[in-house]
Amino acid sequence: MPEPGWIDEIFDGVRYGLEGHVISEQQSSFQRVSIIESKRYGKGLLLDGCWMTAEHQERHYHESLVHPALCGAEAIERVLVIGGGDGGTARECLRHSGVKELHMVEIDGLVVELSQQHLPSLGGGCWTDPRFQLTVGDGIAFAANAADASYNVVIVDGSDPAGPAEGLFNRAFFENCRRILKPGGVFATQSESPEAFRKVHIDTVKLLREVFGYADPMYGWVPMYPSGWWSWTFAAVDGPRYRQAKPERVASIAAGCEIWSARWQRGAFDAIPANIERALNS
Ligand code: SPD
Repeated sequence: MPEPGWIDEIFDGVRYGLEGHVISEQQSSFQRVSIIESKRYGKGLLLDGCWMTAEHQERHYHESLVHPALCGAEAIERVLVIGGGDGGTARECLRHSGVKELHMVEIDGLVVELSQQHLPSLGGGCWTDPRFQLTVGDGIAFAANAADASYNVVIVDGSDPAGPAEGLFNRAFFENCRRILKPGGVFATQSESPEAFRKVHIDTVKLLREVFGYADPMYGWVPMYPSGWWSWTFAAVDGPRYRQAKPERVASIAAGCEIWSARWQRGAFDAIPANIERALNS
């Protein structure tokens, strides 16, 4: 039983907890959506008891997921975000003035509603930005039905591979993401922890390499996620263009970033754990 005053994600024999209390808990058609107030990181969101985000511990995750893709793709006019219902990923994408249309497909309208109500700093101005278009629906089906070569960047901001997010880690989904990317495009996804979800992480990177041709994981931290050690993986068909941040895009966003910089990104791609590099090459 969780101790009073603590909210824990319990995973594989370890508890990842914050001191705080629950301020809203509702069951949607897909999952249990909880909003909490924590002592250290402000208000936060959990889905089915798993940490998703928190006001004062979200920049690292969202900057890491977005900027290697948005700084590396040849063009960035049309961006698709699958998941991301708290708005943090959309907010970071829209900081790039080159983005003209951002389509976000989130399966759970309750996540959007509660994030808008309790976590307004996550989405910031995204919800009313004229470039932003929200579809509440199945992102996997959306990708399957989208036209070939219709997006410059596709970003998956999903949960762990269970429940509604399970299909965001398989070959059929990744193949559709590759198909709907325009030439010079970049795909990005959160790719779990190299420690707590080692097998899922390795399988995901290997599969992305098979499907796209080029894929590389980048490593960083999200303190409340299992192990705190996290990864984001980027893929492209025409070379590892996500590793080469375009200077003009870097210049336009760097001052507003808390963690991400072109230098940080280079180090984060290089910070691959030795055992993961061996496993990926085996
Ligand atoms: N183990 C949690 C993985 C969650 C990744 N997505 C978080 C959503 C933040 N926008």
